[in-house]
Amino acid sequence: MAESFKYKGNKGNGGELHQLPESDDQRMTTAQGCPISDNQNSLKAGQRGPTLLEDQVFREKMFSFDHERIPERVVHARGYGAHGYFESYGNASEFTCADVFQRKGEKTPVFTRFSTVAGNKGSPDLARDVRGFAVKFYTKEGNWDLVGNNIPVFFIQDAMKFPDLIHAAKQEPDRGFPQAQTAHDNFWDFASLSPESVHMLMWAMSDRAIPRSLRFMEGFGVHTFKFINANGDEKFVKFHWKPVSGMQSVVWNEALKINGADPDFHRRDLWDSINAGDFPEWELGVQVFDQAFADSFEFDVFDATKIIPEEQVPVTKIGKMVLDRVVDNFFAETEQVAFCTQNIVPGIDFTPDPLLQGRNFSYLDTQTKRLGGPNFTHIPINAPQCPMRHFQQDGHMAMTNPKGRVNYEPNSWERDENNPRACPAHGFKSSSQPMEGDKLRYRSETFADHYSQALQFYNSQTDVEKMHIQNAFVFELSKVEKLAIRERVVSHLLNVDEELANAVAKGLGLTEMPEKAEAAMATRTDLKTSDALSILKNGPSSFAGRKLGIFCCDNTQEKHVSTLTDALKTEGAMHEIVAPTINGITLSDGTTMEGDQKIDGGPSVLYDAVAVLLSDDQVENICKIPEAKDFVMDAFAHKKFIIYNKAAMKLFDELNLTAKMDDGFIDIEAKDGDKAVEMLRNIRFWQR
Ligand code: HDE
Repeated sequence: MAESFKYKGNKGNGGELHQLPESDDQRMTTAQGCPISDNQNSLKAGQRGPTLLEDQVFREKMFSFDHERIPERVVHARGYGAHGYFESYGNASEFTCADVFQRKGEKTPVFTRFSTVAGNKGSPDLARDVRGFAVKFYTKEGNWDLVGNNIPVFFIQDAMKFPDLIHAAKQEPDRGFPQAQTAHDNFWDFASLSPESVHMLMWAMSDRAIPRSLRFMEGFGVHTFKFINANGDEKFVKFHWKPVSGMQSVVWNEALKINGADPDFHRRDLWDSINAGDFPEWELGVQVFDQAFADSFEFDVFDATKIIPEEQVPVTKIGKMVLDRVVDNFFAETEQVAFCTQNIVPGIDFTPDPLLQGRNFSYLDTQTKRLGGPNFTHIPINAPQCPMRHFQQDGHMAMTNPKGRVNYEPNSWERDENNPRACPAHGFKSSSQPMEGDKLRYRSETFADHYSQALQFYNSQTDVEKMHIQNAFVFELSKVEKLAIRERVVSHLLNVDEELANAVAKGLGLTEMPEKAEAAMATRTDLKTSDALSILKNGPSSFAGRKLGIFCCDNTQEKHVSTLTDALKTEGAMHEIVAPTINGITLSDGTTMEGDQKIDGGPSVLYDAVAVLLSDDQVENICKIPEAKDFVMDAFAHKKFIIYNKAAMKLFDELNLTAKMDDGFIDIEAKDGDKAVEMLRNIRFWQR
C-alpha cells in the first residue's frame, strides 16, 4: 500500500523504499530485459565522482526519455479517447452491404477520439472551438474511420484552402499566441475574405462550440458519402451522431472560468463517467437520399458548407455507440490512434466533395510523419481486428511482416493464408461515377450561395441562443485589432440578418455601418427553420449525467444532504461535496463526510446546478470566504438552479441576493430531494 511506504533515509542507494522485490513479476529490467539493481543512482567513479559513460542502464533510460515526444497533430492536437462498441439495429442493410450494419444486435468494437481543433496538446478543453468526433470501427471487413466534427458544416469548400485556414486560426506565427482561440486578427481576416466560411462561423459562434461535456454533443460525418447495397444500388448518405442524453452547453463566461478552474474539464468528465459506469451513448443516424433528391435540393450536396435539413431528409437511426472503457495508456491509444478518412469498407464510398478528396490524401500523409513511417497500422490501436493478408513489408518498426517465401503477385506458389489473392466477388469496389470534362481549377457555381443557410441556422435558434451568437461575435471581434477586419465581418453579417449585424455593430461600438459585402447570390429568405439546429430545443429530459455541487459545512442538517444525494442517485446524476476544507465536515447528526473539493478548488462553474446547505453556527465564517461568495454569485449569473436551506439565506443577504431570489431558487426545506431534482431537469433558469 502506498501509504505504508516511508522514506528511510539515504543509505548510499537513495533510500530503502526504492529497493524492492526479489520476485520475478515485480523485478525492474532494462528494455532489453536485463534486471536492474539500482534505479536511483548512476554509475560513478568514486562516491562523489563523475558519472561513467559505461553506465548502459542510465544511457538506455535517458535515451528513451529523450525520444518520448512525437510531433503533436497539426490540428486536433488536444484530444481524448475511449473504447466502446457499436451495436447495429440491423435496419440499414437495405441501403448498404457494409458488414457492420448487417446483423441486428451485433456489436463491433470502436475507439472514439474527441478533440478541439486549434489548440496545442496542452491547451484547455473548453476553448471556443469545433470539436473533432472521430470514430474507428474495427469491422470484420476492415477498419472504417468516420472522422467527423460536432458541427455539420465546414469553413471552406476546397481542401486547397485548408493549410491557410489552419495557419490563420492557430497562433500568429511571429508572436506564438493566442493559444486555442480564433479571437485574433489573422483568423477573422482570413474568414472575412472567405465568405464561404460564414455559415460555419454561425455555428462556431453558437453554443455548439462550448459543449458542457463531450457526451452532450452531436457528431456529424459532414460530407455526403455513398452507400452501396448488396444489389449494387447506390444512394447518398450523411452521418449523424445523436447523444442519448440530449445536448447541453455551458455559457461563455462559465467557459472562461472553467478553463482556469479545470483545464481538463471535458476529459475528466469522460474518464469519471465511464469509470462510474455511466456510459456515454450516441445513436448513429443516417440521411439517405438519391440522385433525384440531390438534383432537386436547393444546394450542391457535395458542398461541405451546407447541411440537408432533417425536415427535408429525416435522420434514420441505424445503431448505437456506447463508450464503456477508458484507455489503459493515453499515449499508446489516444495519441497513437491514426484516423484516416480513406479507411472505408465495402458498402461505403466517397463522393467528389473536394474537401473529402483532399482529406483522403492528408490523413495518411500526416500519420506517416507523426508516427514515423508506414507501419503505424501495426500499432495495436490502429490494427484491424480482422485478418490482414497482403504483400506489404519492411519499413521502420515492421512488426507483422508476411510469412513464407512468396511476397509478390502474380505467383504460382500454392495458395494459402500467406499467399492471398484479390477477390472480385467480395472485395471493395468503387461506386460508379460518370466523369468527363476538361482539367481545370474551378469552384462550381453550385457552391456560390454562402449566406442562405447561415440565415436559416440563425432563424432556427431560440432568443437566448441568438443572443449568445451575437455576444460571441462581439467578444471575438473585440479582440481583433484592425477596425477594417471587424467591419468586414459585419459587412458579411448584413447579408445574413440585419438584426444580427446591428447587434454586433452595436456591441463593437461601430459608429458607421459598413456596406453589405458583395454577394454572388442573393440570400434566400424562403428556407424553413429547422428545430434540429437548436440546442435548447433538443435539451435533456433528465438530470442524468449532470453534476450537482453541494456546498456544505460543519453542522449542516444531514437530512438536507441525504435527501438530495438519494434523489440524484435515482436520477442517475452525480454530485460533489464542496466544503471549507478537504478533510471534510461533520453533519448535524455527527456523521462525517469527506470533501470532494475545497471551496476554492470547486467553483460553481464546474457544476450544472448547486446546493448551498449551511448551518447557523458556521454561516458567519462562510460569509468571510471570498470563494464562497463567488460560488453563489457565479451560479446566479450563469442562471443555474440554486438549492438552499434557511441558514444559507444569511450568505444570500450578504450578497444582496435576497430581493432577487426567483423561481430558480429551490428551498430544500419546502421541497424534498425528488422535487428539487425534478426542477434541475430544466438545467438552467433562463428567465433570470
Ligand atoms: Fe481534419 N485533419 N482536415 N477535418 N480532422 C486532421 O489528421 C484535414 C476536416 C478531423 O482525433 C489531421 O491525424 C484537411 C473536416 C478530426 O486524431 C489532418 C481538411 C473534418 C481530426 C487533417 C480537414 C475534420 C482531424 C491532423 C480539409 C470534419 C482529428 C492530424 C480538407 C468532417 C482526428 C490527423 C483524431 C485531423 C486534415 C477538414 C475532422 C492534418 C486537409 C471537414 C476529427 O490530416
